[in-house]
Amino acid sequence: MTLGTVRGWLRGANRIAVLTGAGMSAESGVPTFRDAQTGLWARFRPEDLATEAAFRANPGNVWDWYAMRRQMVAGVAPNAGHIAIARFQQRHPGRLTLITQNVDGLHERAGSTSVLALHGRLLDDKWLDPPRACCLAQPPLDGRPPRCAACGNLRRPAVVWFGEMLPPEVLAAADEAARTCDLMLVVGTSGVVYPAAGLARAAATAGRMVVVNPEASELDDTAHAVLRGTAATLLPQLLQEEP
Ligand code: BJW
Repeated sequence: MTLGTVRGWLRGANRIAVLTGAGMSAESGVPTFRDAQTGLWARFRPEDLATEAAFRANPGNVWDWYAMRRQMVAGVAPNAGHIAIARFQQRHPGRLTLITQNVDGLHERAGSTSVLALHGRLLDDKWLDPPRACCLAQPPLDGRPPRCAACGNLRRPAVVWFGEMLPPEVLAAADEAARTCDLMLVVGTSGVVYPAAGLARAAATAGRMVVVNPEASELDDTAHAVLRGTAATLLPQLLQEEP
């Protein structure tokens, strides 16, 4: 299926959904999870690192990994793909629902609003255990990670780790968008993590589902079209206005 065909589908679609994954931000310089795994944490799978058990076992290491990622994300910028989505939303209010697995905040920084962030936000913290009165009474003590001075409760990144529920209202809104869209673009995800990947499968039943990815993904077989290319190259071509 060609780019022109998918552009035609987009023109005819009243309800568009876009589901993005780590590949969306790759051209901004943010590493993906399952592509080339280099650097300090190369020997860990995200499944082993992004869990509450890993944090409880070694909060300092996990906190440092997130601190490194926070610093890295602060130094990058949205790419042409993020910007193409945001501009489309601005030109067509209410027509495109943006669902992301990414925690980097780059869609918002590109100007997208009402982003359904399935896996939370990298720059936010929350309490590891339900906060007691003491946790809320005073600012947490600095540390790696910061902690409640009275009870020792730890601050943790406000992201969704394996085995944790996604924010229910965010997942419900994403599910509704997937089940009612005419077309979903699935950009830069390997399609192995659920329930996010299930949204793409639901969209393929509701309407058309198009994968945008330079490499093979688990969702290719279900897609109505697969566009082989990168987010920053293809999204501007897909979402730009007709001349
Ligand atoms: C480009 C590109 C370019 C490169 N342009 N593309 C059903 C079946 C099996 C298992 C499960 C299931 N349902 C639930 C599960 C368990 C589990 C799961 O899915 N496991 C699988 C791995 C097997 N899911 C969960 O645990 C979820 N919770 C849950 O289900 O709760 C239910 C529950 C019920 C009862 C009790 C308790 C709970 C939670 C999942 C949380 C995922 N969290 C992470 C970490 C977030 C925080 C952080 O950032 O540290 O989210 S893991 C990691 O994977 C991150 C990502 O959002 C997520 C997806 O990865 P993504 O985005 O697809 O990235 P990659 O690297 O895999 O792929 C990149 C792609 O980009 C590649 O395809 C490239 O080719 C492409 N690319 N450059 C476009 N320039």
